[in-house]
Amino acid sequence: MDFPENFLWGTATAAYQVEGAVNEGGRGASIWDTFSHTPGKVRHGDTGDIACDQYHRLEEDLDLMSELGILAYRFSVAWPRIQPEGSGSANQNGLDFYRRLVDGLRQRSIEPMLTLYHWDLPQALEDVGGWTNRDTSERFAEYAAIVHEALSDSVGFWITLNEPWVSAWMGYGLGVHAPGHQDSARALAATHHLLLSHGLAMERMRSAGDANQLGVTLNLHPARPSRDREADREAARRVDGQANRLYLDPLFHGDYPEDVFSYYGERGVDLTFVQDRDLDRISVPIDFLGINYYFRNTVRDAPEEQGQSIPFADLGARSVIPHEAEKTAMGWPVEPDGLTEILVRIKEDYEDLPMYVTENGRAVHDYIDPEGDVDDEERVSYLDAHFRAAHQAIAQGVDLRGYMVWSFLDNFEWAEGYSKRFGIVFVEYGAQRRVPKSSARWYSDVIRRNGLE
Ligand code: IFM
Repeated sequence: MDFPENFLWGTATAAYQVEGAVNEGGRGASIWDTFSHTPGKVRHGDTGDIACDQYHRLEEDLDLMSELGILAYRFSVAWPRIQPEGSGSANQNGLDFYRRLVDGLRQRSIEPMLTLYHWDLPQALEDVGGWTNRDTSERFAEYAAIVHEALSDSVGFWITLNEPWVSAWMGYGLGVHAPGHQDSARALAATHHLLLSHGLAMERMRSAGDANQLGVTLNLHPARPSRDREADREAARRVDGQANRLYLDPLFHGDYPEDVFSYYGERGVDLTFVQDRDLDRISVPIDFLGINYYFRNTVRDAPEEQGQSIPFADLGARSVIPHEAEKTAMGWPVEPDGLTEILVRIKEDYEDLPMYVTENGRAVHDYIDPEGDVDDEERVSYLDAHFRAAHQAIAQGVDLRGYMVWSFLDNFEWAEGYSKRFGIVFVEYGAQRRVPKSSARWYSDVIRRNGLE
């Protein structure tokens, strides 16, 4: 099973999840520093203070990537390393760190794919409303321009935002992520300002006139009813509206989905945050779409769940795990065909543009066995099935150009702390020892032959 020539096989991480060194190099505080240090917010009280210590172990990590034959590394820039207070001039120390990272990748012939925002908003901006404040979009564009000017000569792929649904709904709607608010109205305002920040940053970066590829990454989950009932079909449509169309429609069609806005409008949410020309700016053309795919939403109508802090409760809906599904260590169902479905849907319903899977992978209860190995056969079969699903989409005409496995290293899994392991490389946290798992060796082989047997 061959993949297209020059298919970009890579791995991904994000700054707060791997870097550590939160008080070094002039870095300011982010909402995740505050949140993780608030008792009860993260499992076991874990924080990203040390994480995988990649800040100090860059060379070792880059060498390991190179040994494994990885072709691309998707990483994120920590905004508070660049602008410790979220605005104003750049902290040169922060830029220097990413310059070392990017040069180190290039020296090893690994393509850098840079994400500007993977959830670590400077705390100073949250103190004045965070993503509910329109000004944060302007601040983001300013930050994007600084990073772009410093690194655009060496970075070919630029992703403005990672998973704006998660930033908005987990952070402002459900409160299980930083900054921890529980209010759908705030989540909607945050959604709009995140999308606007993407558009404004695109304008700034595009005006540089270079040949770099600019895009955005969405977490997309196809939605389907859990039972053959009208109420569940309706609930699935509401979930699809909030989880997928609320982001895809404005980005590609320059409009918010009517049904989603009326649903919240009828419930008294003030939607006046959308101003003239915002949607034109949000729908500015992108060069590629990044898709993070993990599972489908299998939805049942659940009016009784209104008011609870679980995804889609405000829609009177709930995403359930199908009985027959295999589950990952996160409890997520394994549903590779959902990846084919979402890739084909983008091409058919939105735009036939280049796409990259910018994240896909699974958590496993990994451990180092007495022989010193980490035998993660569940991850190998998961990736194998998802690569096949991606291949299936390519066979149906989708212009899929690359695949970033989540994740290169085990890391800080947000509210789950270090209890969940997603890496193809095991991290023994105390000693900061890296042990490539069986999946890393297997992936290396897939990359070498650019396909599967
Ligand atoms: O760890 C996260 C990542 O930061 C964003 N996408 C999903 C991953 C697994 O939960």
